[in-house]
Amino acid sequence: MKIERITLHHLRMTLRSPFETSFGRAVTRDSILLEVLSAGLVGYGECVADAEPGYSYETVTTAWHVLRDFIAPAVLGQEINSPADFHQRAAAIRGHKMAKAGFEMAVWDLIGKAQGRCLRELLGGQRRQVAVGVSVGIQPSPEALIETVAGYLAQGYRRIKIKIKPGRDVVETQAVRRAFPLVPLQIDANSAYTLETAQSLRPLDELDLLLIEQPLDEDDLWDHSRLQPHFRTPLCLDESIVSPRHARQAIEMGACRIINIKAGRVGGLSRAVAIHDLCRDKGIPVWCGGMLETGVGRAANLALASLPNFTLPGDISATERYYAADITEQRFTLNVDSTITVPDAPGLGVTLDRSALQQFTLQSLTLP
Ligand code: OSB
Ligand code: MG
Repeated sequence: MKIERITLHHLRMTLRSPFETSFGRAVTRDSILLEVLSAGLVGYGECVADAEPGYSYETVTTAWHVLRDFIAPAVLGQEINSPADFHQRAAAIRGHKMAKAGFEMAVWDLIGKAQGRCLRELLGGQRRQVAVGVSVGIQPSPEALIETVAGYLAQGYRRIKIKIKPGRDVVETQAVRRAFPLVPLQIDANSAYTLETAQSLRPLDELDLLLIEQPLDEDDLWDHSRLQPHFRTPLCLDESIVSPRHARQAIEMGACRIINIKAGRVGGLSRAVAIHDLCRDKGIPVWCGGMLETGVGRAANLALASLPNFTLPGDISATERYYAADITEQRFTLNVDSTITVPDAPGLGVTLDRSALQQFTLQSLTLP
């Protein structure tokens, strides 16, 4: 498939409710939507870099620069017949995994559309429905947190993740556990602690949590390996796992017992599948993380989470949890058993709502 044209759209969408994490409070979500033209087909991709470098050093601006000035010149006019072809073309570009993953997603969508096969099938996924939970941002008070969690449980979500930060951790998590003694519960610190300050989280080890996600710095596998023995609860790494190699090293040094896989963070779906396979072989459970994606990225996450070693519920909630209006014609809804159905139309299996897309677009660029 010869890559003929690439269009980038910088989007800004308003969240249904503000989302607060240890790195900041978001009212809107920026992203880049890619449209890649080849042989009369258009592949869609989503780059999950955000407006600010709070979760990752990448931003919409850095990803736009790398896509326009390095990735596009490396692929335009070239035959790209597989994700591996793309990664070979992009091998001279160091880092910038979210930018690469955005383009790679469009390649998968093109391949699926050309072959009439859905992404789940291309990736080797089996499940038609995937178990999902909801990621709950930091709330103004423990009472507000309980009320928010109760609202999601009433909607049918059967796994809850709560965001924590220093000073907004033990009391809040204990309050949720007391209110909902049996709910599968996990917490996410987004790198807000050190090996020393994370000792304050010890009381949480009594709450039968599924996992504690990313307590320490993103570049710190070693201290995670020193922290894990202090907890019975499995540590789970998100930010720290940026490649299959990091996954292997984290497992070998005991830095985590569970891994959160996000295709954007690791440079694309093919690397995400490689991490899935490695974890399966080593007996490490994985689950699909989320980045407040639009319907495009959500479709990709659902296909990824259909692989067999995704044994824990993903951060893939219904469209309604994130956005009043989305850029895809499809809206994802929660089934009664806290699952979401994986799309089965060719490629990502989604189509764009052009008027919504236009409404959320701040800037577009078509290359060449
Ligand atoms: O750390 O998992 C995270 C959202 C943006 C950036 C990082 C994270 C998150 C979430 C939300 O937790 C997951 C989702 O529902 O999309
Ligand atoms: Mg996380």
